[in-house]
Amino acid sequence: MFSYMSYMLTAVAALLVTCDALCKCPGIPGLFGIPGLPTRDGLKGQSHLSGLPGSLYTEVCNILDLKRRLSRLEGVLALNGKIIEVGEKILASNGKEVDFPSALESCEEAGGTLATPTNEEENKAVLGIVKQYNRYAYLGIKESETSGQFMYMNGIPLNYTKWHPHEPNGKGSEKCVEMYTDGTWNDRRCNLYRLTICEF
Ligand code: MAN
Ligand code: CA
Repeated sequence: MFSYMSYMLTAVAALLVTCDALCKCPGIPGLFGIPGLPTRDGLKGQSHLSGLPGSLYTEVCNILDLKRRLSRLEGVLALNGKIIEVGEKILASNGKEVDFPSALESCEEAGGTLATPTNEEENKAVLGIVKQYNRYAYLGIKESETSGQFMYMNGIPLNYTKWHPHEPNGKGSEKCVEMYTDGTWNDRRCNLYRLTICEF
């Protein structure tokens, strides 16, 4: 089973690499449909792609096309300031200020979770949105049963923190975390109205 899986993965990976260079897909620049470039039919018999099942060929073109269309959409959304991309994460706000459970719920309903900075770069990206709205935001961090210990929503202990000097100081009475407009963190009660920033 394992060797079959790895064979298939290798085959598909090889196909994708080959296809990136040679596959001529309709509507993709540098691929099918560009005047002067060979068509897929023109490649038949001369490239090592010949003999590939047409359906597989079509599927690879479909995947390349989807990737291109998704990155165009991301480009438009980023250009219009609707999203910020940081590493593999996408950050976005609906501009609403609600309590912690409501903020978390609206992020999860949208298929994401509350913004959870795990390094300096991500913290700066979240700060960008906090500054844009000039509002404190709840982060996707909660205090554990052991007061003073904070964790991610999945219960894993924090591997990056940006506490404001003398924070956290709630000693179990402030179970949520807000980001200030300078990017530092404060433990705070969960029932305040704070900006919703989600990550996807
Ligand atoms: C001050 C600080 C914070 C604390 C809030 C609660 O700003 O002591 O640590 O969370 O008060 O109102
Ligand atoms: Ca505090």
